[in-house]
Amino acid sequence: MATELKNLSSYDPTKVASGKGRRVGIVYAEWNDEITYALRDGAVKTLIENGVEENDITLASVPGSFELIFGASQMVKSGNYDAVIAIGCVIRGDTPHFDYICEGVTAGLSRLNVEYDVPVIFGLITTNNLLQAQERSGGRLGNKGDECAVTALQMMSLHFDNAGSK
Ligand code: RBF
Repeated sequence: MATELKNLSSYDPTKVASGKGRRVGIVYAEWNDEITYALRDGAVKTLIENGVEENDITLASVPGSFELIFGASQMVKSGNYDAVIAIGCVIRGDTPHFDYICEGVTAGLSRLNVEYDVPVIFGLITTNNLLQAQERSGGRLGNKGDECAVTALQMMSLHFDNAGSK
């Protein structure tokens, strides 16, 4: 998560693996769309800047963050992607739903990472208010979508054989 000391969009392009020939699925939630669309667009831009072809990026929307689990699962199981980025935004209100949704999405996406060989990148912004979400989706603290794209590029280049060497 972004802090005063970490801008989510700052990375050294010379240290990021090329995305040439990689296929990436991005599943994003429609809930809090002002935020999730900005995150999605940041991820797409950063992937393309690092060599991923626009035609090799597939976008799929789901109603809310809870549905990211099913959406990401479908993308992973299709075998069509080298990485899947899941993007959502949950803003704390006066309801325990915040915790239920955050915990559910975290557990669901974690499970996909353990069970399948396609990296699923956690692009769920969880904030106390809208301003904090805006700051992390293209505002003062950068764009977590950029960070997700860089993470996807790094994870797609991380394949080990059975002996454990790269
Ligand atoms: N989905 C989000 O992506 N972000 C939210 O902040 C959010 N808040 C919700 C609050 C309540 C009270 C409910 C019932 C749902 C919320 N959802 C939110 C939608 C949720 O992720 C999911 O789409 C629905 O619960 C249907 O499965």
